[in-house]
Amino acid sequence: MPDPARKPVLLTGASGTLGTVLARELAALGWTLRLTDLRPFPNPLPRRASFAQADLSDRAALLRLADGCGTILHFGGVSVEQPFEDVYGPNIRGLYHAFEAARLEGARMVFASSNHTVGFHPRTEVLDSNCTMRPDGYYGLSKVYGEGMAQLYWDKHGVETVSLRIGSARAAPTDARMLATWLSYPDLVSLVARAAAADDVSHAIVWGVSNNRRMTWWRGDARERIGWLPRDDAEAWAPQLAGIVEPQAVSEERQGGSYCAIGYSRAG
Ligand code: 15L
Repeated sequence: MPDPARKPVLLTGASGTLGTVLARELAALGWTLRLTDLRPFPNPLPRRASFAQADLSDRAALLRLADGCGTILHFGGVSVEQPFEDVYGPNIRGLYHAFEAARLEGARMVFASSNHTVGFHPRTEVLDSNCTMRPDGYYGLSKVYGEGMAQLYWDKHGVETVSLRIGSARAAPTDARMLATWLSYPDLVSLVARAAAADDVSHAIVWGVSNNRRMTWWRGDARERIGWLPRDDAEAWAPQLAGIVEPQAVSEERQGGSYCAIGYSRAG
């Protein structure tokens, strides 16, 4: 079992919105963090944390950073829909470097996947985590690749991964869709902590979503296996957000929301 409180934990994407939240909160749990990102770390370093600026395309740098780590939290890379050429380097090649680091260190991987792996499923469908992948763009497709990489590295190398299909991780929901997809920061932190510490996960997939009463799209996953119980519910925001919807029909019909409409060219 990995023990993130004893062995250093590498966090990629540490300077991003979720990275800074995780750095602060996981350090407060007593974890020793090695933070890395392409951009400088925007805040004072938490206790027991170090930071190294590095590009995911730099395999040697990533292997060096992972040296001695028992866990890698891979939150680095492109985190929204972008043209293929922009997604490719960080999210395919960079991802490979992160998994190679996990393999060489025998480390547990916690992979920030996304709901955009399945974004083209209609909102009328209820999905288990083993549903057909229906990415809604190049970003979502890169996360499908990432989950495939996790499965490959488990089957071939015994690298354990928890893939987190994160919904909308925000301080608070900001539109009607997020009344279903919201993942609060406290739930994000407890999810990552459980994903890092749980025993025998092989490759487990968990929907990264709070206990929102309007979440009727996603069901069966490995949350019980990793011992994670989300606590927050977006419902308190319903009065002000229920009317905030997307202008395009495809965005409102499909689970991925506005990502489905980016570059959409189907007739009708
Ligand atoms: C994601 O995967 C993105 O990283 C985030 O910025 C949001 O767009 C989120 O999905 C979402 O679907 O709301």
